[in-house]
Amino acid sequence: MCAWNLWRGWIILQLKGSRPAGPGERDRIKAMIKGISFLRPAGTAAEYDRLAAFFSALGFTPGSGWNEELSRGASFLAPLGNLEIVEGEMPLSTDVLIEVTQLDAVREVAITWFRAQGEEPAGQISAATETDWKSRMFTVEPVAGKVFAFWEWTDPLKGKPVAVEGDLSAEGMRFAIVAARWNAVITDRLLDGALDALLRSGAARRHIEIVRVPGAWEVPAAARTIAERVPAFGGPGAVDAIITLGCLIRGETAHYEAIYNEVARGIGQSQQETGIPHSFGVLTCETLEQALNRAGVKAGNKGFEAAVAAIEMVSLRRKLLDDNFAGEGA
Ligand code: DLZ
Repeated sequence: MCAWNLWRGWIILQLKGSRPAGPGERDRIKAMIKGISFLRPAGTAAEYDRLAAFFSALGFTPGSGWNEELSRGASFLAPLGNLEIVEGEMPLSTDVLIEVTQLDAVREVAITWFRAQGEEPAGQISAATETDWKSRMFTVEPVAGKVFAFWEWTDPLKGKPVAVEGDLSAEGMRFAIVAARWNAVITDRLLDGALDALLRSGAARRHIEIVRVPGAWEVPAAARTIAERVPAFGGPGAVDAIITLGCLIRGETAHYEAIYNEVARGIGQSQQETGIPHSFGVLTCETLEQALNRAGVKAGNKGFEAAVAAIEMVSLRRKLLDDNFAGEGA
């Protein structure tokens, strides 16, 4: 109802002759779009529980969901979202289509789930059949009236492998930012950029620990100490990722190469030996002007970029360590 009102409102605006978004504005709006959610009323509490159990059993990654006074929601994530507007007759009896890579295996899991409930699925799971659009499909009705279609491409040129990738939501993640004080005019800007990226991506301020060290040389040691922190021993909490920030300027730095190599090696080694993602935001520049450009003036803010990389790596790491995702990218 609400969506319809919004949609209708939008049409009315168009008819009144509002100016269409220009290319720059369209790009800006495009960059803001993050994902699509479809809401399906479950009916009764028992049907809610049954649907939630069914989709969990199929290996969907759980989303955050909600449990409030007026409603609760079970959320299930898929790597890709796709909103399709249909004109004319709907080609299927359901509007939820779930693309998979191994249709028969998914169907087996669905059958096994019904049997685990003490039921023999007869009418609830259809046979997997060819469609007229180079794909195979079966439908399943875990609760009466709620039909879901599962399908896979049979056309080898379609259905390209879906890569496992990290998401860019930092909600619930914990970070440490280790920033050098040397060249603070630059590193303060990198720090601002990193904080901006984390907060805008949903991290809570209380989950971001900022650590300042004298210079880039000291960054690896501080990062390593944080990465090895074990909360069980009474220390402060462990973090999901560490964002390292610093600035080395060749013209002003004696033994520039030696320092740079050691800083890069130390940060890399800490990451590899602890398994905690460390993103690299240590600038190596020829001049102060070049450093300023990379700290938000002309060439983006490398602190922001390092924070985004850290978020993505935390998310990716969680997926790679999650049994439900293993092998999904193959
Ligand atoms: C000593 C020094 C120099 C010459 N240049 C830089 C630099 O450009 N950027 C930076 O972050 N730190 C520099 N440092 C300081 C060293 O990193 C280190 O803090 C000191 O040598 C003390 O160990």
